[in-house]
Parts: sequence; structure tokens; C-alpha cells
Amino acid sequence: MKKLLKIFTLMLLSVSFLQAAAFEKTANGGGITAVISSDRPLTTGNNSLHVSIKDAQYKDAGVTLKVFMPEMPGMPRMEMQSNAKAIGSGIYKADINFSMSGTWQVWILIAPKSGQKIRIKTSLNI
Ligand SMILES: [Cu+2]
Repeated sequence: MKKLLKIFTLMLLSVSFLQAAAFEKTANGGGITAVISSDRPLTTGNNSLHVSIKDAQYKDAGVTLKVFMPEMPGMPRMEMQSNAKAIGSGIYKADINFSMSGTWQVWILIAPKSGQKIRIKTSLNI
């Protein structure tokens, strides 16, 4: 019975989480997992992103989001960096402005209070 209740609670939680996030992408690196999500679909211009890091060691880390698009024909390399703000429970909030549509490379730079820094690489299609 307890187990059933647990499963039911987990299902409820995951449903409400899915409803809250219009966008979600999981990325792995350095032995940890980060989930990038947004309440709204990603778009050119301003986006408010959440980066969730469940690993306890990184719950109060310094997290920076670096996004860049390599040089394209007739267009220089574009890059922006945003220091994410810890909002609790291993979740960090970062505002990112994508200046054009296309594929953006994303580096999640994680600096824990102690221990090695981690870089997680992924990409986002805008
Ligand atoms: Cu471009």
C-alpha cells in the first residue's frame, strides 16, 4: 500500500512537472545530469531557462550558461554568457537571449564549492 502511494505521488509530481515545462532537455557530462527546461517554448529573443542539477554535491554551486553559434557564411560567431541564479533544490535560473534561430551550442559550467569544475555540453534548436 505504501509503495502504491509512493508510485501515485511520483506520477502526480511528474505530470505537474511536465505541464509546467513547455521545453525540457537532459544533458550529461562529468558524471552528472543537468536538465534544462523552460515554462515557455524556446524562441529567439529573451528566454528564461531553468537548469536543474539533482546531484547533492552541486546543489549550491556556481552555474554559468554559455551559448554560442559558430561562424556561419556572412555571419560572425555569436556568443553570450549568463550567470545562473540559485533558486533552491538544485535549480538555477538563467536568462538567455538567442539573437537568431538555428542551432546553439550550450555549455553548462558548474563550479562546486569544493572539488572539480564540470562542463556539460549540449545544444538547443531555436
Ligand atoms: Cu548564426
